[in-house]
Amino acid sequence: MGIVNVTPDSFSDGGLHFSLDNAVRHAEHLVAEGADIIDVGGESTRPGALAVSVDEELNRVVPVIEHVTNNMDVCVSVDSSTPVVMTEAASAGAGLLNDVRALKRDGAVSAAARTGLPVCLMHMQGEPDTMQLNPTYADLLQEIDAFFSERVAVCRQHGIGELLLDPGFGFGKLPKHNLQLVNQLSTFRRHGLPLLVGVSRKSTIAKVTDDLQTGSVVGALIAAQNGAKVLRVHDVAPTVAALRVWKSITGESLDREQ
Ligand code: 7PJ
Repeated sequence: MGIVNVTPDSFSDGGLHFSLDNAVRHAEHLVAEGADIIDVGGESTRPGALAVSVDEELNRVVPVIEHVTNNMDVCVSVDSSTPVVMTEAASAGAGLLNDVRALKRDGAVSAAARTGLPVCLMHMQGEPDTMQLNPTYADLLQEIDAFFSERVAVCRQHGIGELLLDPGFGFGKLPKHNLQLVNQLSTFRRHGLPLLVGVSRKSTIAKVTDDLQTGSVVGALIAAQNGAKVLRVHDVAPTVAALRVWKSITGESLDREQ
């Protein structure tokens, strides 16, 4: 899963159009590098990021989703927690809903269910503006596992058929928590659902090494070895290279897996 962030360029008079062009070109680049999914996001959820309005989020992501689904042979996911954005993204051709708030916003579960699309449920402690202030866990794995069970049950009750689970690397967690989650990712396999992990260029990787790209690729590879089926990454080409070498060593093929 290659990441496309759609944020307007303040230096351009064209504003939105300029960022549409950039986003589409970036998506093409990621597909050429080997991405199977393009994750389009219009709301920054990095620690301390400011909220965007619903209209702004729609204006950012919908044209990109439309363009990519109409012109490229790739699944588009929308990185959003906003019900109307999920609905409009589905109409524009998205094939996956990726919600860092695991459909906890009002109306999100029913909006997602109405689209009939698969949903990635991510764990986050708190909200993006405050989540890194004092993340605290009595039992990290148990708490995330219980969260998954609860959210999966709610989704099932609403008839959502296909789910993915993501422990939420970097979302309300200290570096030691993030590292433990990758190391013990296989715990979450018991839900019988595909796991998604995103370590790419996050501050925990930056704490360990100055080489963010290599660090992110190694983190993604270890997540894959511990059971991740989808890797959310900025650097698709080196991640694909790492997976190819791993799969060639184990005698498997990277193509048409799952
Ligand atoms: C994630 C995400 C992640 C899922 C972001 C960033 C922050 N969605 N959206 N998992 N991270 N499912 O890329 O630094 O880890 S935005």
